Amino acid sequence: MNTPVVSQPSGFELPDSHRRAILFMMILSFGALFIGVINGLGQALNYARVDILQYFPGMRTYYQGLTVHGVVNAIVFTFAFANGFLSLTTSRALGRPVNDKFLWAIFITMALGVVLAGYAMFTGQASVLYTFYPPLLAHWSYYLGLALLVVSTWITAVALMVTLRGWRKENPGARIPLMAFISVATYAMWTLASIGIAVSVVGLLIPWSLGLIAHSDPLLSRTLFWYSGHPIVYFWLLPAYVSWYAMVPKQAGGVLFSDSLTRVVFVMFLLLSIPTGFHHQYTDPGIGTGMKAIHAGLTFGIFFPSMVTAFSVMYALEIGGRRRGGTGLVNWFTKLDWKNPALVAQILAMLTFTLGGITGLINASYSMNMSIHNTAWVPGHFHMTVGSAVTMSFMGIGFWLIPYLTRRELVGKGLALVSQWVYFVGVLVMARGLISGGVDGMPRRTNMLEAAYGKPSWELAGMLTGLGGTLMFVGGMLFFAVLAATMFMGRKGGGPTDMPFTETATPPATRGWQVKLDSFRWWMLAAVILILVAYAPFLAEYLPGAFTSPGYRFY
Ligand code: HAS
Ligand code: CU
Repeated sequence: MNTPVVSQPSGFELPDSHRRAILFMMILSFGALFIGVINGLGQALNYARVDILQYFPGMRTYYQGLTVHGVVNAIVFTFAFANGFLSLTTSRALGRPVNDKFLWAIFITMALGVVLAGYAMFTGQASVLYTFYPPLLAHWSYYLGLALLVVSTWITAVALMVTLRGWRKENPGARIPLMAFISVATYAMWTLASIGIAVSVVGLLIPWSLGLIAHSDPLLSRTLFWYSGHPIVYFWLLPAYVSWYAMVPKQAGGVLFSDSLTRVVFVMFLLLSIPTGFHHQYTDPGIGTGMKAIHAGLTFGIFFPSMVTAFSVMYALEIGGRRRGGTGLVNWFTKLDWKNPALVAQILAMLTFTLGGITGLINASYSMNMSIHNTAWVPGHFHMTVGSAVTMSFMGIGFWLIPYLTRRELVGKGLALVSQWVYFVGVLVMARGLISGGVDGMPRRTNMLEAAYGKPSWELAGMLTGLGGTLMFVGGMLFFAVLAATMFMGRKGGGPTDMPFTETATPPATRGWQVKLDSFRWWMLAAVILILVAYAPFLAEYLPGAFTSPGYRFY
C-alpha cells in the first residue's frame, strides 16, 4: 500500500454563525425523526392489530398517522439532514465556508414548509400519504409546504455550486477535493431529479387544490411524482454514502483505496438515478411495456454503483480491522472498534442495507414485482434502506456531529451503542414480519384493525412487525435521550474540533481521463439526454394528458 495522502486541507475553523445555522437544521431534522419514530410505533402495532394511534393527540385516522409518519421521516428528516450535513462537508473539503446567508435562507424555508404542511396534516386536511397521488385531494398548504421543502434543497444546491465556483477560481486546474465532489454531485443529481415533483406540485396540484382547475390527471401526476420519487431515495442515501466513503474509513482506522472509483460511483448516480421511475409504475395502465422494460434495465444499472460501494467500503473497513490486529478471512471484522457508536451505527446500517439492496433487486424484476407490489413487502424493503441504512447512518453521524456543532462532549456512549443494537435488531425483526407477510399477500397502507379480510398466516407476520417496530421505537428513544443529554448536559469544550475525514491511498490524478470526472457540466448534459430517452416517448404520446378526475377526500 502506498503512503496515504491527506486529500483535504487542514486547519479549518467553522465560523460560529455557520455552526449555529447547521445545528438548527440538525435539530429540525432529528426533531422530525422524533415525531416519526413515535408515529412509527403506531404504524407497526397496527399490523399486530393493536390500536394505539387513537391515543395520539390530534390523530383522527390511520391515514392521517401514516401521512405524518411518511412526511416527517422521508421528507423533513432527510432533507434537513442533507441540507445541513452536505453544506458542512463541502465547506470543510474546500476549506471555504458556504455563505451563511444561504444557510439561514435554507433553514427558514424549511421551517416555513414544515409549518404549512404540518398545519394541513395535523388538522386532518391532508391524509393523502407522502406520495399524495390524485385523485386524493389535500389542502393547498400541504402542497405548498412540500414545495418549500424542495425549494430549500435548491437553495442548498445553489449555495454549494457558488462555493465550488469560488474555489475553482482560486485554484485553477486543481482537482476538486473528493468530499466536496461527492457532496456537490449529490445535489447536482437531485436538482435534475426534483423537477418532476416541482412541476406536479406547482403546475397541477396547487392550482387544483385552490379550485383554479377543476380536474386532475392521476397518471400524469403519478409519473411526475415517480420521476422524482425514485431518485429521491438516492438523495436520502448519498449523504450516508458521503460518510461511508469520506469518514467511515478514518473512523475504522483504515483508508479509502480509490479516489477515482468513488467519483465514478457518484457520476453513475448522477446519470442513472432518474431514468428509472417506471419501476414504481409497472402495474400502471397507460405506460407502454417497452418503456417499462427500459426503466427496468436502467434500474439494474443503478444497482451497480451500490455494489461497488459495498466492496469499496468493506475493503476500507478491512484495512482498519487489519491495522488493529485482525488476521484471516473474517477476524478483521471482529477487531473493528465496536465501542465507537458513530462507527457501529454505520456498520449496522450497512449490514441492513445489504438486505435492503437485495429486496430492491427483487422489486425491480418486472415479474416478481407483480407478486409483491402494494403488499407489506414494500415497507419491508424500505425500512431496510431509508428506515435503517440511512436513518442509522444519520444517527451515527449525529454522535460526532452534534458534539462538533455544540462543542459539548457526547453523553452516554454506552447508551448510544445500545440504542443502535436495539434499533438494528428491531428493524430486522420488523422487516422479517413485513417481508414474509407481503409474500403472503398482506397489503401495505391498510388499516388492519378495520380490514374485513385477513389470513391466519398474517398473524405471525403482523406480530413480528409489531414487535420489531416496538424495538425500533425503544432504540430510537434511547438515541434521542443521548442526543438531548449531550446538548444540555455535555461537558462544555469537550466536542471534537474537526470532523473525521479519511485519507485516500492515492491522490487524485492530475492527468489522464480521471480529470474529466470533475466536469459536472458534461455529466449533467449526459443525464438530461438519458432522461429524455426514458421519458420523452411517454410524454410525447400522452400529453396534453387527461384532466378528468375530480378530487376525493375520504379521511
Ligand atoms: Fe427501493 C420501492 C428498487 C434502493 C427506498 N424503495 C421503494 C420504496 C422506498 C424505497 C421508500 O424496482 C417505496 C416507495 C413507495 O412508497 O411506494 N430500491 C430498488 C433498487 C434499489 C433500491 C433496485 N430503495 C432503495 C434505497 C432506498 C429505497 C437506497 C432508500 C434510501 N424500490 C425498488 C423498486 C420499488 C422500490 C422497484 C417499487 C416497489 C413497488 O412495487 O412498489 C437499489 O438501489 C439497491 C442497491 C443496494 C445494494 C446494496 C449494497 C450494500 C451496501 C452495504 C455493504 C455492507 C458493508 C458492510 C460494506 C446493491 C453498500 C459489510 C461488512 C461485512 C463483513 C459483511
Ligand atoms: Cu425506486
